Amino acid sequence: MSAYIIGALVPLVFTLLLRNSKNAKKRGLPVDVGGEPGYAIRNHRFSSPVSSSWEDISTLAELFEQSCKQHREKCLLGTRKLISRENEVTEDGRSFEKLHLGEYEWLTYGKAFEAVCNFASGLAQLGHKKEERVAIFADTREEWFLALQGCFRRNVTVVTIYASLGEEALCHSLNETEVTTVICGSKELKKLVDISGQLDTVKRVICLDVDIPSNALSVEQSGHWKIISFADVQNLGQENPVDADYPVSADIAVIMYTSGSTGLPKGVMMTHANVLATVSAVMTIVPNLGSKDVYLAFLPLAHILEIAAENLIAAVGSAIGYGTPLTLTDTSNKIKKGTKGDASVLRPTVMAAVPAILDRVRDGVRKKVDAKGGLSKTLFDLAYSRRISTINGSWFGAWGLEKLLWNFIVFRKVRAILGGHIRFVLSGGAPLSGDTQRFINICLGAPIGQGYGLTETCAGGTFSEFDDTSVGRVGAPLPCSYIKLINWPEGGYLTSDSPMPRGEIIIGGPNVTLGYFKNEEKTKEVYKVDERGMRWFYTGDIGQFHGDGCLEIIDRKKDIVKLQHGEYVSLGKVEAALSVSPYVDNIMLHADPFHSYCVALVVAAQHAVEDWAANQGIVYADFAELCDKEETVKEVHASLVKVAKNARLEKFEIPAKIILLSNPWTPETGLVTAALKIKREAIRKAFADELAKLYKS
Ligand SMILES: *[C@@H]1O[C@H](CO)[C@@H](O)[C@H](O)[C@H]1NC(C)=O
Ligand SMILES: *[C@@H]1O[C@H](CO)[C@@H](O)[C@H](O)[C@H]1NC(C)=O
Ligand SMILES: *[C@@H]1O[C@H](CO)[C@@H](O)[C@H](O)[C@H]1NC(C)=O
Ligand SMILES: CC(=O)N[C@H]1CO[C@H](CO)[C@@H](O)[C@@H]1O
Repeated sequence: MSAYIIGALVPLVFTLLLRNSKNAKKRGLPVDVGGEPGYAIRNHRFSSPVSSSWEDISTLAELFEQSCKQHREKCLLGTRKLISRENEVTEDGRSFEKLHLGEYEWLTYGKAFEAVCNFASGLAQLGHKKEERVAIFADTREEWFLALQGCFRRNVTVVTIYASLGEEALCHSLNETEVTTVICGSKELKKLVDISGQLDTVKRVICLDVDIPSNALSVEQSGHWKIISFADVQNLGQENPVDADYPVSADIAVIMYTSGSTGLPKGVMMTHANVLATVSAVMTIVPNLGSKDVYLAFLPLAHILEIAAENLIAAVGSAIGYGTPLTLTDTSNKIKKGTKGDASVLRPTVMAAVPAILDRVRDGVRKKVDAKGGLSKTLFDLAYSRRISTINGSWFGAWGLEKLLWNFIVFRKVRAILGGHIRFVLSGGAPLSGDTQRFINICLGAPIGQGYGLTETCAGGTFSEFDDTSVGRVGAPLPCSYIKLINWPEGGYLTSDSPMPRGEIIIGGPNVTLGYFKNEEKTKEVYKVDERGMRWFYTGDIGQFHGDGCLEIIDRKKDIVKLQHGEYVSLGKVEAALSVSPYVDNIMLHADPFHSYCVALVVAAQHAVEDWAANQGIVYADFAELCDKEETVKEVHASLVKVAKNARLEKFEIPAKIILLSNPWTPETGLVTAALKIKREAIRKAFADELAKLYKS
């Protein structure tokens, strides 16, 4: 009961102390720029865009080499030892692979540099010419990073491809860039073999795993490819060293194929200068990043956020420990019961995540607290609401005594889920819901820096500063970017709008990439150089600037649909609001100009729906059957209507009908991107019949 007393007294004292301490710090300032008229903002600390934080360094190859020489004996790359691989069979007979993983095994900066040099030499010895391109097609892992640095050292452009990309897209990317060497894991190699007939330019495959799949050997025997293991390439290089062939800053480091929401993927060309500008900018934003930090790496390295983050970590003497989304915590799907997840073993201080993963952490904590019930739950809820009311933009409240107290009583256990030492979380890839941002801020006691940027701007864009505790905004421009809003009259967004200027977001600076590979037409459409030589990228996103210079994304040009009676529905906005319902695992709103109402496809959150069913005493054979039941659909729909009303959505924005789906949308299904953004076109295609039915009945 003592917690109640503390809960009642502390706020009183704090309310007295905290009055009016809310600061009105300016984080972005207006700036005069060329090009189309609009409203432009720059970072408050840098009057012109930053291109490199390191003197005399202009490429990623130099940056890595300098850091390795400086931090020789420190740990750089860590991977967990695989102790065993087991199959667990559930009661209903399904079998899941579980991993028993051990401690991290580390490669020092010195050893990593040796491995990179050996790989670079080995690549040359294999006959890979430097003007030819290499593709890396694999999950995030230590060898990925080593291979990347090895290519940079020889001025070899690396083509990156999301590991979850479909066959057609994969073929297209490899063919378009005329890749001659593919680096992949054995899982990806199996996929490559299936399309080997269509890959005219590929000559060599470097496999990161020791076990080369048997079907690959037949392709090798037919003389089509040479297949060699990563370790053998290093050995080859060690025996036949070749001098480095450094790139210059304007050389293309990476061609990144992003899974676009429509059509074939486009390859974004990024120079060393582009990526270096982003790395430099992020460095200015994470406070005191240095050799004491440990970074948990698990996002796809084919994502610019992860490439920039790992290059940054390796530049400042910190350590990178590799993990996967499925082994992250002690309760993650692939972790054998009773053994530890990546975060508990690594105890990272910094991590980068996408919103969907943070949502999962939040839901996991909520579920655990609810399951415990009783005093634990009461305490948790009380602590949470107390922290919400003090965190509200006040410096003292955020760091003061009360925080320590709650951390000790309640949140310590929550922090332990991610290892207990997290001090900064980078979030990118998609907007984070205010609810999750606050939850992670409070429970982890660590700020989340939320970034907004695109592959085309090399993840440059905006970034919320660590002391900004507001939610729902993406922060002020990065030091490497200018952000400008321009009018979009058709959508009703103008820079003269009050109380805030609104418009389409365009991003300028040294971080803006060269454009799309072999696609001049599309490049010309969305990239423009102004009369002062500044390159701008037209994002198609709609934003507004707050008084302190922070950006808020409010819409997306493509995702606004005009209904039959002329009302505009912003699909993304409504989806974000509806996903607050506990029954929603994922949702896609569908609006059709020929109808006056919206409908939605809802992927049911299994736990929440089953809990409800158990409470209602509903009998069902499996989850799919439960989702088909009329009463279940009714319950979920009612919940959506309720959260929609709470979010003050208009009537026409609330889906009139829904279909409840039992199978989750994962990148493997092709329905969401690797960053877990929904792919509207793909979903519409896959569920065309269901959507048609919704409008018919
Ligand atoms: C790096 O490679 C590109 C493409 O092959 C080439 O155009 C460029 O001149 C090279 N850079 C240097 C410094 O040799
Ligand atoms: C590969 O590219 C060539 C030209 O670059 C083109 O003629 C061919 O149709 C492409 N093949 C596939 C499978 O995309
Ligand atoms: C927090 O601040 C916002 C505006 O800055 C205000 O609307 C909200 O009511 C505040 N919340 C609490 C719990 O004080
Ligand atoms: C400030 C700055 O470095 N701007 C550069 C941005 O990139 C273009 C070409 O990509 C250069 O011409 C600018 O000088």
